[in-house]
Amino acid sequence: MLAWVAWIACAWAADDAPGPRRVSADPVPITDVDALATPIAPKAAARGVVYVNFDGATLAFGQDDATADRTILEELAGPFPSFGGSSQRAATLQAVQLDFSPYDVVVVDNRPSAGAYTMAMVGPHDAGTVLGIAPLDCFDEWPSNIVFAFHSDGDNYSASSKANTISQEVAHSYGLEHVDHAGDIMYPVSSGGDPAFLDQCLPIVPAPDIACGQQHAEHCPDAQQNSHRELLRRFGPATPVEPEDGVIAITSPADGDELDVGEPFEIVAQSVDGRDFANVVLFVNEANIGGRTEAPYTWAVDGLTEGVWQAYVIGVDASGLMSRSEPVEIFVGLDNPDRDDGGGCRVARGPDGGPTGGPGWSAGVFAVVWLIRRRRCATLGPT
Ligand SMILES: [Ca+2]
Ligand SMILES: [Ca+2]
Ligand SMILES: [Zn+2]
Repeated sequence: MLAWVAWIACAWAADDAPGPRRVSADPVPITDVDALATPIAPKAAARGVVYVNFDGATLAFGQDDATADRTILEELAGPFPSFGGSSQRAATLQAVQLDFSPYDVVVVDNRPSAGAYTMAMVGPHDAGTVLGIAPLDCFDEWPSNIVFAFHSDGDNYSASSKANTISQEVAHSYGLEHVDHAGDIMYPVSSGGDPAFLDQCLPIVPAPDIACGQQHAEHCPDAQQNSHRELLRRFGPATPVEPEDGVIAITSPADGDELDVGEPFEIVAQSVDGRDFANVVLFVNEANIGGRTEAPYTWAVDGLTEGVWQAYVIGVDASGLMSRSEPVEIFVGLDNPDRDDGGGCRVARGPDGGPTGGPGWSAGVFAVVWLIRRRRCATLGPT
């Protein structure tokens, strides 16, 4: 049950932007459900997912739900523009990732195919002097809010300033309010630099209009907020993403398959346990061939030169869990010595006598593989 929903409009007087920008709106309650009649217990730490949407979307008005492109902010319903060019996307995304890097929060710019996520719409919506708007969601009661940052490619704000708006709006969707310290991401007026979520109890502004006092009271005296501690409590510390085995596999070609030189074929990867992947990247002989952001995860190959090729995929699912497939070996223009197909004409042996497979090939892996040249087999005939 939601105790308080308010929205917060954020404005910034960034040093790197023209004209002064001031806070132009205070949190305004939209609904007040049973106003604090039932105390809310803090949630157990769980990984957060933030989807920074640079691509625009058409939003409906209704109960906030990023997964359904539905916003509770009626004035933001309708078409929302894309960020524009692509030159500042990566740097902006990276700066948002940096802001949330102490916490178990995954920040992506592809829409997760499953699970809850906060979506930050980033684009040149005209809102006067206001640079961002978000619902203020005390205790993060709503799992999939939509927040807004009115930045675009080439808009004179640095990547860290753009990110600061995005990160602040996202943090409002976790119940964080504005504080009176220019070094904190939650400061409502930018003073440039590269603020962070500070580990300090800081006065909430504008006092006394505080919506999420019960949440802030877990770490600070009345009317103060510790941004860092609140995020740490909600999400826990950042954890290294451990590869999880056996959830993705290359299903075609099969390990050990033999192909002709230059023969076109397809490499197909599939989820083993049915989960969707936000990104699946193919590696052939350790070279990154490219990613697929939705099923089917397939890559057309025009044909390979003679050699033994090794392919595997790395998949990242919606929650940020990474997994690596078992490698498959593809014998191109060569017989697979482990496959008994009646040929049996071994004429050369690796590594000295056979091809090594191409750039990035890890030496030694096939040191004991017997390599057979098909063409020579044909010439010699089976023995
Ligand atoms: Ca929320
Ligand atoms: Ca920052
Ligand atoms: Zn704000």
